[in-house]
Amino acid sequence: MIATKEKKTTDIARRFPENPILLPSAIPPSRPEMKVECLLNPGAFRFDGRIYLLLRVAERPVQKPGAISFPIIDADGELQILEFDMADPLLDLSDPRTLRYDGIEYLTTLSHLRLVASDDGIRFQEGGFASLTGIGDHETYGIEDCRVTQIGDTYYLTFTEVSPHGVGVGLRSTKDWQHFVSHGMILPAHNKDCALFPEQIQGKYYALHRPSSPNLGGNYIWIAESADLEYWGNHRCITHTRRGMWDSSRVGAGASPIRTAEGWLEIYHGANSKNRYCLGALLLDLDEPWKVLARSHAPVMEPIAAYERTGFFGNVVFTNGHILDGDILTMYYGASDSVVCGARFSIQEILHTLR
Ligand code: MAN
Repeated sequence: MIATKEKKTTDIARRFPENPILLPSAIPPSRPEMKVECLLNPGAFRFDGRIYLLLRVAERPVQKPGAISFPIIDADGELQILEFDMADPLLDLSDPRTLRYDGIEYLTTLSHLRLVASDDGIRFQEGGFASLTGIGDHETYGIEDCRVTQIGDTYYLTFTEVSPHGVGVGLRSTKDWQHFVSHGMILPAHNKDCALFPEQIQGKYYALHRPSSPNLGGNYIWIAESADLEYWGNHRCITHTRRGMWDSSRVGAGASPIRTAEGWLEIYHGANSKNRYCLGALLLDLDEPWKVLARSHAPVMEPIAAYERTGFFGNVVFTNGHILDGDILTMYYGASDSVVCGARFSIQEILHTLR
């Protein structure tokens, strides 16, 4: 017998046996000349008795040998394809997600958001809803990673807006998924990973968000409050990265915090210097949510399945959407920035790891 040394994991996710549940090939491109490269990081919500995912669809043209091409939306709202010769010394392709040419940064894919619906939470299909795409000057490189939070009868969409101006957080709202109100950019660059609390706390709305301050400070989770969900203030930093740990380089909120008897439970992502993305938990005070009561020492989920280790950008589990049913948290997540997967957790079990 060959003794194999198993690496210990603290992963408590029960992955769907059907994973990945959505592949890029399941979604037709927005136009014939484009190819869907990645499906990732969906928002999740219930509507009209069904479960919906708001997928991030990342596209680029079919690639030709020796060149790299990618789309942007120009100032008139038209799609433009930029193409560079791979041999060009001004081209920097060290990260598959971004491209730098002569000092200017671009994304290698353009993302928009697409709705799919399901009766069982496992098999999803497109249901005749229009795509949500980047609109205007602050979304010319697309929109990404949308959290969906239902407050009353309104769904609030907080997502990443990308353009040469920088990366910020946009807000749109809808009651019927047909008509949308745009509230513009609510948190300016550089900011992303904005998760709204699903209810007011003592008369105020709260949001977790992730500004970046790379020269002094870092990629930390902050909390802010608002009277109307549009204008945010009283920003406070609540969670730093931790040196030498799985979340040493960046941390960011996942989907909306979950109310439990012990506090607000937030699943967040943390990446280390090798860009390995894991998930952990934070427990925030119910009445004073800027107070962190507990934090995962070890991840509750790590990229260990084959589809989480290899893909467009490997070693990534990234979530910004879940569905709640009593103690069961059904989490939808992007694996390797390539495919969409699902996993279930027991909320009590996560809380237990925090005690
Ligand atoms: C960033 C975002 C996410 C992505 C991860 C991992 O945090 O761009 O969309 O999933 O990186 O690449």
